[in-house]
Amino acid sequence: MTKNEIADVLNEIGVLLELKGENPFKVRAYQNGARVLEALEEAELGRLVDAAELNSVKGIGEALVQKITELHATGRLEYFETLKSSVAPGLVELLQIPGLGPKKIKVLNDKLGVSDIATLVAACTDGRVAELAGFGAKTQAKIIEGVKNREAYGRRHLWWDAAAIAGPIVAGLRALAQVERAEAAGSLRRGLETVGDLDFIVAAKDIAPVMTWFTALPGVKEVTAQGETKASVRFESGLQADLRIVPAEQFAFALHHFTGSKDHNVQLRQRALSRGLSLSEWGLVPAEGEGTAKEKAENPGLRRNAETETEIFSALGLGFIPPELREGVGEIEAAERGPLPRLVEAEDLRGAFHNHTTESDGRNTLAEMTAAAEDLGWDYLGIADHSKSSVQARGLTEGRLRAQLEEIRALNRSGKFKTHVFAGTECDILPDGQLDFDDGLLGELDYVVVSVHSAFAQDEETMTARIIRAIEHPSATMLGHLSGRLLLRREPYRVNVGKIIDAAIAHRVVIELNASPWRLDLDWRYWRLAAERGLMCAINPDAHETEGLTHVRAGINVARKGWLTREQILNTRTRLEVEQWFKQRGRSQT
Ligand code: DGT
Ligand code: CA
Ligand code: CA
Ligand code: ZN
Repeated sequence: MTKNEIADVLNEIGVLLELKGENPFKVRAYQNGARVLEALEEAELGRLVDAAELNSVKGIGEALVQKITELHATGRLEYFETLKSSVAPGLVELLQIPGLGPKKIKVLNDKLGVSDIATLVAACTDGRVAELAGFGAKTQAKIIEGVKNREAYGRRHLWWDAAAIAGPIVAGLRALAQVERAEAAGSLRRGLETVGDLDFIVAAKDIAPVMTWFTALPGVKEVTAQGETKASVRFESGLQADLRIVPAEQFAFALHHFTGSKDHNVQLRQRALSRGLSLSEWGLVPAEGEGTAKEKAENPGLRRNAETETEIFSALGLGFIPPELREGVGEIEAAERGPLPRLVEAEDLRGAFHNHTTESDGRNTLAEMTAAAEDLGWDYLGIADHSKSSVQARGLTEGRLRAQLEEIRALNRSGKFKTHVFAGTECDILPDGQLDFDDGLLGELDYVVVSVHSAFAQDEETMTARIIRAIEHPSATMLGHLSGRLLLRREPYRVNVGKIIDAAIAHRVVIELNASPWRLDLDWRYWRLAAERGLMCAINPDAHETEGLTHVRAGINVARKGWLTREQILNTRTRLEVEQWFKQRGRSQT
């Protein structure tokens, strides 16, 4: 296991111990241990384990040495497994409700016998939670709202999580002898930020073995439906998946139909009808005449053949429309007028600007992050750690930022990595719109990301004016996670997005497309128009560890959904062009 994976286990042990009401010192020992691990270099951990010198590290006590060693060597820890099975899963689930930490859950459990969401709701409804010391009416209301949100959101999943499950299933299907073609369709294929369920389309000669394989997948909790050619399952995570098996000649039509969206399908079917054709999941056939669409599609004399979706679009006088664009928001009209824009692709990215290190709340060091960027083939990596007001994220003081700047300059000079590191900051936009560092220091950096991390409750007018003031600051290069939303967890704060976009265009400030799978902020629905009007985008993973850099993949989906081309995204440009851009912004040059 890597040090970050081990740190995750230690943190989880801390939470479980807290839920059990264990001695706070013991709990803290695990939390501290996790932090200490995160700050180590990966190689250093390996060396310490091999030399049996973990106990010499400050903050790693005797109890942790053996556990870390076991995890490092085997990826498993018996103590952890036993502990997990000793805590009711209902209690652990309560941690997902905003405002409920292990301490509060323990109290609810001890005093009111709350053991899961249902008993929690009951306790809130008759006002018993409000009466508890340390809770009150406000907390109770917040809990009720949290449970409601959870129900409203509960049926959807992050694209990233859904993709991680779908990938191996598609690969597994394709590996079956009976399967000719297999593809994931639905919102997942369209790259939507959240996914309701998975949809798999398979062309197979022999149906039964494919069905058997699918319904016996690891993690399947329940087979919710099973017919002759389709099956639906529910995984333990709550995610559901539909499988449809079709004859090879229907595959392209089924793939198109079940990719959706529904709006896109309805519009495309209209277009087919206006040409005397009927389009469905079964095929493209004449609209006139006897029989259902399905029956006609089964008649080789009537149906149009299409091996690929491109041929379907072509039969309707259109060029290929990429799945990400199929939201029924004008893509068919645009394809009718001429070729669609060449959308940005993952390979176009040469780096990214908003990333963290162990200096603030990241879990990998500057060197580790740079090495990971080099492995991805990036020409440059921007480091933008938090600023001093983000205390909870261990934001950097002026002194620490200057030291980091020196460290980055030295790293670049050393020639150790092919990847160039840009020195930036993720500077807090204070509640009044001022920046968290003075102009002199900001001017020494290569670039400045400005972000809101506090006073989320401001009214729309105040918040909008606050962010615009930051955009107008001569040192601001780009705006981080504009809306502050956390998908399925936290609504955006109140802000006039249109006005912010106007200000960013006017001041040549980049707006980031935060590619963290939980954010995908600014939302794709704004990008097409904003970029047409001249807004520059940067796809930033907001990585807090090396693996986080790969989140740009989720950002690419959303950028494509926003019709963005390479030219509209700063981090597709060369290092020199980026340096040009940074300088043009009018920062004091050194
Ligand atoms: P999701 O699962 O809620 O994230 O969204 P989708 O788009 O994956 O929706 P889903 O799984 O219900 O159905 C997959 C696709 O099948 C959908 O995008 C379009 C197509 N489809 C499903 N039901 C209908 C329908 O009633 N009419 C039309 N035209 N298409 C449908
Ligand atoms: Ca779906
Ligand atoms: Ca579905
Ligand atoms: Zn941030």
